[in-house]
Amino acid sequence: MVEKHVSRGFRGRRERSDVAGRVPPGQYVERGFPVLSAGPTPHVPLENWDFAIGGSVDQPRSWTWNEYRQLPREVVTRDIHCVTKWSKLDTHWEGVSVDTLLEGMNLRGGHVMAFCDGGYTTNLPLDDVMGGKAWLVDTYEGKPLDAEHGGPVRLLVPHLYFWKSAKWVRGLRVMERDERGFWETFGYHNHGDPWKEERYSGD
Ligand SMILES: Nc1nc2c(c(=O)[nH]1)N[C@H]1C(S)=C(S)[C@@H](COP(=O)(O)O)O[C@H]1N2
Ligand SMILES: [Mo]
Repeated sequence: MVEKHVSRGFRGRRERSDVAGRVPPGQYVERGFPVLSAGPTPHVPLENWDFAIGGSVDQPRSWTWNEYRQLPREVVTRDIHCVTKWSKLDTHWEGVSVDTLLEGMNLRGGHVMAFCDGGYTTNLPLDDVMGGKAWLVDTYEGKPLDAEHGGPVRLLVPHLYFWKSAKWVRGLRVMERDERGFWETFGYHNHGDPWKEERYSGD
């Protein structure tokens, strides 16, 4: 009895210390995977799907589904943080780094607007989607990403609040001047760093 109690207590402490330092202020650890969508889940046949980078660029680029699937892929494990206060630790994703998509492009602006099927948008500084910080992901926990979570492809920008990780993403528009996306227009913070609790405009 005593032994059992001791080992359970030890395990409990271990778990807490593993988690310590990984949960940003005001967040709690969620084990499920809530769905947060501002509208209905769009369903676009893969033969009509493409991903485009345009706006202030010398040469716009786009990839069909088959072309996208040929790109070099990465496997990433990250913690994600939703502004509604749940965080999920060690989520596993696969997809293509935004660096790979932008490679060799001549960009004439420092900001991007991610746009999506269904009309959702979110704005990001270019610096927050380059340098190994953002991916297009199509696989979650080893399986094709569920439509309700953004399949076939969503953006993953795990170092910012999860509303920046646009579901059903179809492209990035490079912008010379920053513009606000959907939630940013409705009072959410323009940047959204969970470690600084950049939740609402004015935080
Ligand atoms: N296209 C689109 N992307 C979106 C949203 C949305 O409504 N539409 N919601 C955002 C918000 S507020 C969050 S918290 C996450 C939720 O992702 P999930 O539903 O996979 O948990 O997606 C983000 N990306
Ligand atoms: Mo959210």
